[in-house]
Amino acid sequence: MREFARRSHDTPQKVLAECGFPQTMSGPRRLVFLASAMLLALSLLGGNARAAPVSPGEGATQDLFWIVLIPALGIGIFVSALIAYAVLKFRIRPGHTTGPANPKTHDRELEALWTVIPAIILLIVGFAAFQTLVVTDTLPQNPDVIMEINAHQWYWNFNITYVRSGTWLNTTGNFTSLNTTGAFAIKAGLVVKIILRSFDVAHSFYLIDFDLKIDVIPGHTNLYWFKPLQPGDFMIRCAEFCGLNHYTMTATLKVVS
Ligand SMILES: [Cu+2]
Repeated sequence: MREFARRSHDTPQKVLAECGFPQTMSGPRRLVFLASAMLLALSLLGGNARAAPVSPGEGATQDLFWIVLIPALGIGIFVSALIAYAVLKFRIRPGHTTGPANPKTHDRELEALWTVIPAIILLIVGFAAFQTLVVTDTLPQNPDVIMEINAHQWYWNFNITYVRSGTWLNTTGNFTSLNTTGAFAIKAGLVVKIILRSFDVAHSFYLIDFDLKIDVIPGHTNLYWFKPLQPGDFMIRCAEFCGLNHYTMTATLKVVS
């Protein structure tokens, strides 16, 4: 008991140093260091998100990301500051033996407030998420292109049909990192409806830069869509471990202007 009582008066740095964990930074310095690391990470994220969207779905998904991230950061900083304040203000100091004589245990107004405010935030986030789904999950009525995406162990097969006359041509084929036959390209600005089928096990079609990832599963056809807005080469991966040569299920979507 005496040992504990003595210890509780020491600073954390002193106690840790005695236990063999010398502290190279003081508490405030560590805080500043952590805060700068977080700000650096955020600025890197921000730099990435400034680019123009490569598809409407990607734009809507990125918007939702920021709509959720920015208030979440604000709330995180506010709550951390409250905790830091409470820890510092109400910490045990030399001479403290008991808590306050009449500790406050209820506050109706405060409890109502911390129920209603999060409920409002959740409603706003739910509404924003629904608006995003309206963009990403509403299939086009009149697509310019219909692309059948057939997943096999272990290659992708693409069949492309041009629904409207006057749109652009190209070839189809089988795609793996080991042996690709054919190539395919889509003209920027065309609305592409995709039909995804698997002929064996569960795969996942992942068009990385478009934030588009959708399961390709046996016995069920999945429908989705995208509209490439910018020319470029875009990586396609299988994002579901589908067996030995899963890693070879790669392809590249060429978007031309
Ligand atoms: Cu696969």
